[in-house]
Amino acid sequence: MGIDNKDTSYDSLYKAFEERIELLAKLPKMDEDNSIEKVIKENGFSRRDFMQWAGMVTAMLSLPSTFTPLMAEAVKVADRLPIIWLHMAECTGCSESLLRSANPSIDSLIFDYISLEYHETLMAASGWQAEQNLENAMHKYKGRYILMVEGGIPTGNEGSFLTIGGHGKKGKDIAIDAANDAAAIFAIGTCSSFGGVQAAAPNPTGAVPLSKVTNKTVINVPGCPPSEKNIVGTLLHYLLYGTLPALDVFNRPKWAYRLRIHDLCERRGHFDAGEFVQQFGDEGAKDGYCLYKVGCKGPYTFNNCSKQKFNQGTSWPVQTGFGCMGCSEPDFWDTMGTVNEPLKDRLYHTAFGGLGADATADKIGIGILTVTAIGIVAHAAIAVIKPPKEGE
Ligand code: FSX
Ligand code: SF4
Ligand code: F3S
Repeated sequence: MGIDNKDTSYDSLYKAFEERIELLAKLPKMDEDNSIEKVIKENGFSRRDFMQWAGMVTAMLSLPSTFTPLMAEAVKVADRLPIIWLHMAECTGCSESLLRSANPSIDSLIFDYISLEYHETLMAASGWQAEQNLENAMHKYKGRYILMVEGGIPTGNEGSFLTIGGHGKKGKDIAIDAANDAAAIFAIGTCSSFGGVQAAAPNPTGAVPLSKVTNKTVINVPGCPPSEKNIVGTLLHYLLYGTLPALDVFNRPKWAYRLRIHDLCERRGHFDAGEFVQQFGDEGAKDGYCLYKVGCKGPYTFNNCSKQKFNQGTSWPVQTGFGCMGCSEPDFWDTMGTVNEPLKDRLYHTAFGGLGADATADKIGIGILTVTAIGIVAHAAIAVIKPPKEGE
């Protein structure tokens, strides 16, 4: 598909999106008195801010800018899709990433606006009432709701490491039941996508990814936590297309996880020039040099943090001066090594698809990425022989 806006394939996509929005608009609103315009206004954002945001999401989903008004329309009907959000074994950082209640972004407001039928952190109900609410929502919206699950699923001791509610139902069973009747399933965060911190060796609770307890397709939205943009983008993508997005080998949406952190990193020029921070606080750190030698795992990590950033686009780990830990990769706690040390020549399995300077190594497939380490040696040599900077 080309990027020409006159491309007929975009014309038909536009039409398909319009039809889907029309269809959703016919479903009942969550709250007749509420509207996205009202939510935006009450939280101090202008229509212009909202349209700018819609333009950003449109670009993030690799759609032409002519789709921006349609994206804004799609948000208006987002409250027609019932959502059930389950908490398993995790830290609630994924919810916090999205809600950011102290300083909500437009992404978090969208989440406020949607039809969140069940979310343990947010709802007022507790105990028996909460359990009842979940059952009611699953029954009422059977086959129609979107299931979002945060957290790994403990399966050890027959799943008894996680029990929820007055009846002590196992988290594993709740997740399986909820997945059975869902229209689409999103694993939010690395814990739900890949097991996460509780699945790190020796994994005492036998925590597994959501995809291991259901036969249905699970779209993984990893990151510990994932950015609010990737969560909202996944929802809006589903809303517009009504189908699953193109996924990589780890079932991550390609629109968000296609490239490595390293491919779009603002410090990449320093990597290529062999300019590295040797230890935190040194002159290189002050000059914004590459963090590879103090442990950045950006060359092995597929995510869009360097482009979309966090906290309303304010910053992201590498911008703050600390390397990427690889938090959106499977088993990063066990496989990415010491946080402040490079992987060097350790062999590392990675998904294919990287398009950076060392793309060829990635294209081997689920292959072995050693070229970065080799590259580092080459760059280090360049660093030794390059002429000293003026004044050195
Ligand atoms: Fe925490 Fe979510 Fe990490 Fe896990 O995020 S931020 S431990 S991905 O499940 O709450
Ligand atoms: Fe950026 Fe890390 Fe790559 Fe250096 S190694 S360019 S800091 S992603
Ligand atoms: Fe995680 Fe690395 Fe992004 S640590 S938040 S994938 S920069």
